[in-house]
Amino acid sequence: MMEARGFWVVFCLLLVAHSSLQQRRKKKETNASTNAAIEELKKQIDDIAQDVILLKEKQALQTVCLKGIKVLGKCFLADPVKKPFHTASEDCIAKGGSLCTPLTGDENDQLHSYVRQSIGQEEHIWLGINDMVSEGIWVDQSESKVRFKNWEMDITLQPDGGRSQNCAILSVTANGKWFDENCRAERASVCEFNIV
Ligand SMILES: [Ca+2]
Repeated sequence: MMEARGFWVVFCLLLVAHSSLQQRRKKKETNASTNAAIEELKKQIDDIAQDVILLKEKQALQTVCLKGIKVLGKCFLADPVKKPFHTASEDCIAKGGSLCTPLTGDENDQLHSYVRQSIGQEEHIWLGINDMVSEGIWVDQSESKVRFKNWEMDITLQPDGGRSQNCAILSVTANGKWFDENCRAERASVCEFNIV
């Protein structure tokens, strides 16, 4: 009789232990899936935050584009104030852009007509290129060799200033052709902004 009761007590204890173990396992599983859901939410929030940053950048660019003009992959914004090359370059960088550097004849034409309309018929603007480091080797603002060039060569055979002219301008009067120029000269400028 006592043995049977003992058996039942042990059986019930085992039953209780088993079910509490199962509950604990279930809880663990629930915890794991909650953690996964939180991680997923965190990831989604990060993605949304990234999207917001991109949208803000695009909006800022569009504001620039609305003030200036948009060409393939970038916007140009003119600054009619005449200043030396380095000042013009730093001002563009401060605005999040760089001095304009047309990469194709088409882009050069669009820049030329934009400058003619926005700054004036007889203007010259700084280009974002120079040959300061080695004479005759023209590089852009990221120090890469310039591939597209539009030097005036019909009349004066540019660039012809040697070591005294290590910067360059686009001339509206000369139909968008380029001339080398003393970097300390004061010229108008155009910043370019890449569209992501
Ligand atoms: Ca030079």
